[in-house]
Amino acid sequence: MSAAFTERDRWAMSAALGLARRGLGQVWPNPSVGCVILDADGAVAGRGWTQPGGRPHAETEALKRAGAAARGGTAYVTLEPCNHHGRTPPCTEALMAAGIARLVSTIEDPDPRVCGAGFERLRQAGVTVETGLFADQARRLNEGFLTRASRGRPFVALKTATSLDGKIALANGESQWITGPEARQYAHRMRAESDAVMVGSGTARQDDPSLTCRLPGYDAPSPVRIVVASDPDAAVARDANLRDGAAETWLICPADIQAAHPDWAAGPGIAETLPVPVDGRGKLDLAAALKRLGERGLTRVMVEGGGALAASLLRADLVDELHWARAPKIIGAEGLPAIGGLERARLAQSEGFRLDRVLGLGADEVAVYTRRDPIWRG
Ligand code: AOF
Ligand code: ZN
Repeated sequence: MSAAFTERDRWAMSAALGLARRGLGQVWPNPSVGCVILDADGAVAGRGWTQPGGRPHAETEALKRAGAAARGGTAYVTLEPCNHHGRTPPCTEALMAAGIARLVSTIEDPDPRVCGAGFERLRQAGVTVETGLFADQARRLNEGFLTRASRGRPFVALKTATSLDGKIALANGESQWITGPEARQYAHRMRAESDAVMVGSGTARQDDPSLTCRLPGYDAPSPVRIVVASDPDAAVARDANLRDGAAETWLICPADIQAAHPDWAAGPGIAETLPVPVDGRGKLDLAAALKRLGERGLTRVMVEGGGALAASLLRADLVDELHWARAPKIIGAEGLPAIGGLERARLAQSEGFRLDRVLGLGADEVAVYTRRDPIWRG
């Protein structure tokens, strides 16, 4: 339903998209939605976004603030309003009850309980419904929710920080710090917008990371911490920071080992153990692991290391976005490479990412690459 959108429509929807971004990382398994309500005269009457844990929905929040001013007004919502009875009545009914005259929205909600029915319900009630405004931006904002809906797994962003020649440490293991404070803050901001942060067990052992989100002024809960451990020797140390309770830690481990030694992954600070089958080569099946995470509700996973986990994800074509921070340092051939062996026989096999943007961050740069077939491109 392409409509002639006005400058005011574009402004209000941009604002709603900005509000929606606030919920990223906080609302799984739900999408993060933003809503702006203009009254009948076009003045802002209410704003809202999906609240931590996924409820209340954005529309409920905005309507609460708008009160009687919503009557005869326009609602700008960054995703189709829901039309199902969950713990609360559907947003369609709330919009109708408030007397909204016009709805401007972006794309359909792929949730089978909604899927166009939200728009239809409002139209039947006499609301003017116009969709498709900033659809690409809305898809991109919801890439986690959409990836889970269509691929059954969370959206995966791989972040690495290297020297100019792609190394993450000296041969002696020294790795702190290759990039400067600005690039590290960028990584913390990525954590804030992720439902979970994932590392391999080697990184968990060597770096003893906290993986929490530490940013000035940031006080929301940190993402779930996930360790991929392939054998009992790789278990998370009893005194590891990942067991400190500062955020939930989940362990992905091979189903057969878990069955044979049910307590190897136990101990304080591990909230969940997710057994996953091994593939034909005896390695953890990462596609199955991500499916498990999708079933568990995660929509956005950030991968922070190390090289072996990165290589396994790349080999299985499970990386949606690469965030590559590069410092103006040169380490040399004996340094530790960012990505483990990939056994490529032909250069053509190594294609697959497109440069999306480059940011200068202090002395460093971060280049963001998206996969060749991102979920948001049609
Ligand atoms: C909206 N506005 O802000 C969000 C929506 O379990 P429930 O009842 O919270 O419903 C979850 C579903 O609602 C979710 O799968 C998605 O379809 C929709 N999310 N809808 O109108 C919102 N977060
Ligand atoms: Zn809703």
